[in-house]
Amino acid sequence: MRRLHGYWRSSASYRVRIVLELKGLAYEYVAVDLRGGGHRSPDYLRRNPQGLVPWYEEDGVGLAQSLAICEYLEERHPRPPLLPADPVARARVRAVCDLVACEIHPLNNLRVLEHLRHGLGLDETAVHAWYRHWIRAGLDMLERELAGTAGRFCFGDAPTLADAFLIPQLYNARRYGVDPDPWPTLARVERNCLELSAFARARPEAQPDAPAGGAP
Ligand SMILES: N[C@@H](CCC(=O)N[C@@H](CS)C(=O)NCC(=O)O)C(=O)O
Repeated sequence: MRRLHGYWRSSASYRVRIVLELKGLAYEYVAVDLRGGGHRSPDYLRRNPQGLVPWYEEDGVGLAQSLAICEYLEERHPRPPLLPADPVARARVRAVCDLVACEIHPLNNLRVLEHLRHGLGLDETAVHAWYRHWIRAGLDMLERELAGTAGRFCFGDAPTLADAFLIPQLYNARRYGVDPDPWPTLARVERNCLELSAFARARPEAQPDAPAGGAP
């Protein structure tokens, strides 16, 4: 039994959905309503004391943190591989995952933006300026990093964990009005990924908790 607790628009949940789909692993999706505070409910905190999504369960074990979950899936279900065999190449793929998960996303996740709004009293224009500043800086880093390694995907012509981290971050960027087109490598890789049915099935809009018509 595999179960993913997530939220349709959560980019960290989206990473795990992509990996599950690329590996062809069937799973039950449990929607956690972040806007309604579902991740802070006593029931959810009993499962995941971190109070974040995603939370992944398999064979009676529960795991937090998308990168740890994706690495677990890679080790537990190694086919098709989403990390290269060579140790240096593996480290480079992981470095891109870390760039997204540790350098870009933490500056822009829900609780940070809520603190800017409600803790520091910034208006929506200032919050969006914060978001766009950090996302552009992050996309610049990703473009420089991937310009030398990308083929159809981030590393050559087969998807890796790096693609599963890049695509949700680009989705997130669009939400805040940053279109990835000025970053040519990122835009190309995104187009190629979204042509794959695994990525299409993992998209936020395809999730059962997505409101009809997409946003807000
Ligand atoms: N580093 C964590 C990030 C998890 C995270 O921040 N998830 C967001 C949704 S993308 C969340 O649960 N936000 C709730 C909040 O910020 O209160 C991971 O990769 O799983």
